[in-house]
Amino acid sequence: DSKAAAWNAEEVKAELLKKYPPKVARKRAKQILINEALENETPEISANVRTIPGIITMRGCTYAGCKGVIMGPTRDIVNLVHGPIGCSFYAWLTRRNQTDAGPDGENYMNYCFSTDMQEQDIIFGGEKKLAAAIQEAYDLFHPRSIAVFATCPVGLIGDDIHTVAAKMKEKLGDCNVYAFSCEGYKGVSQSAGHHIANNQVFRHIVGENDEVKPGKFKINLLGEYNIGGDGFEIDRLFEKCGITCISTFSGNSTYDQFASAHTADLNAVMCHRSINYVADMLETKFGIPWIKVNFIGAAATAKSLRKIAEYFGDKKLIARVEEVIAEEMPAVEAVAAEVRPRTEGKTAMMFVGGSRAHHYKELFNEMGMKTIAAGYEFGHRDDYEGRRVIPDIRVDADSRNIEEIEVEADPTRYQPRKSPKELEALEKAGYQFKYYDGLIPDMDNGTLVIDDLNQYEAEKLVELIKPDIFCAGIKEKFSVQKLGVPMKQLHSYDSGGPYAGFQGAVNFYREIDRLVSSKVWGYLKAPWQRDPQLSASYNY
Ligand code: CFM
Ligand code: HCA
Repeated sequence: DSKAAAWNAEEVKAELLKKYPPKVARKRAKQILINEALENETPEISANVRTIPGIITMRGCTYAGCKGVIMGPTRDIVNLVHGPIGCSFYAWLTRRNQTDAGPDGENYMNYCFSTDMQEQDIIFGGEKKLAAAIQEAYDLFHPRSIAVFATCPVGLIGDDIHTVAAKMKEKLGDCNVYAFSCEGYKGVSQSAGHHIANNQVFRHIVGENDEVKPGKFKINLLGEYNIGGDGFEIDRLFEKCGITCISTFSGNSTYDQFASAHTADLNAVMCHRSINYVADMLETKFGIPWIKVNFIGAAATAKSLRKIAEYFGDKKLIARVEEVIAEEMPAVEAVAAEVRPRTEGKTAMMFVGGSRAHHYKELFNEMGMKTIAAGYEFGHRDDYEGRRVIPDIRVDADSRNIEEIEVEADPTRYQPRKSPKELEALEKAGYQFKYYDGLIPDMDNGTLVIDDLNQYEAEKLVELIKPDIFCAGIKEKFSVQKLGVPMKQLHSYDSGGPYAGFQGAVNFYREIDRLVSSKVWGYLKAPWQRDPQLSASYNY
């Protein structure tokens, strides 16, 4: 369409890099890719690398990935943050992960537990304060489990949170206490926090409850966090189809779900980035295979349900899934047809965490909208390329020790440009690959794929291309709207959702239609439109 033709990806890339000092520009150039997937000539993208100091990144920290993302949505574990109060306060109910504890289920999600470290704790050590806080939480709530999270100062002063946790576990007797060394500075983003969380959940909880739960087709849903109620919609569909969800990691989850996860027959992985470690460990230790699913988008939802049914190969289940899809789709298609005259051909940009930039492309496709630029904050090469080597994980069954062989440093791990022949040779040499959809192969030719986008580049992109909608997080929300472009948060969904499953698709079509069809944005003048000198004055 006219808009897509009005900009040239090479020029946009050059313009984004123009402002940087040469060294920074060289580094950023490797993270800004012009997609040529259709010709199979896409260059490699540099991902999961440190943000250059001075750049205002969209990323978060390791603590956020561990405490907020993975453990946050579990309702009956007391999540106790060992650190200054700000780390706990700013992670308090900001992620819109919903839960349903029923009339008398335990739910500590509304609380904000912190040791509230002070200067004297930093100087003299905070271990005693931590032990006292664990005791206090136990006395007040008698939870099944208490999880302790390290913040930056804890690592710097060397508090031994694992020993404190182990001692308190022994002392309390009926409460599982364990700790996460998830200091904010540990990795280059939230991603390291996911890994730390996954390892500890597996080490301390998974496998504890061997009780066989009822249900014929038992799965775990990995990487679904019930943001805006997404998980409720997916659960509704599972129930309707006759699929039993033993555990969700970790939307609307409980301690016992994690403890029983090994009793499932199949793992369905939704957000690969955040939970692939658990999928791999469940496969290695308990022999439970995993498949990639995506419940964002009506077609993707249908495909994922079919994939699960196919895995079990049960004729009745396969037929039931078809019935459910046939029942649900007419309402979805009706709304898609209704909005399409207004949304067809419109353009979207998406810069979100480590999977949504890819998953939400499906929903925009269904509305006839084009994703012209997208990227992850902290995705790895495998999330971009949709292929990775299965890591070599050794799990010691008795001690639950997890020894993960460092495959990241292995240059053969990622094979984006290898020919099928070369891949075959690698497979013969013992490398096992897992294939699934990736962002880069799914993007159109000539679109932009940008890793770890920053504030400056976000504004520049909007200025140069002016998409019909820009999707990212709270830090981008208002700066983008001030440029006269509607902005949809794809982390918190603003106050909307669910967007998963069939009913979620309907919600999303209506919401995006409202945003891109509204006249209000046309009345807003961006600073450079209002006052042309202003853009010049930025340069000095
Ligand atoms: Fe997975 Fe997520 Fe995401 Fe993620 Fe996140 Fe999130 Fe996200 Mo925010 S687990 S990678 S660390 S889908 S919190 S629910 S929205 S950045 S794209
Ligand atoms: C996180 C959580 C976050 C932040 C969202 C945002 C989320 O990474 O710490 O920046 O708007 O989804 O809540 O990704």
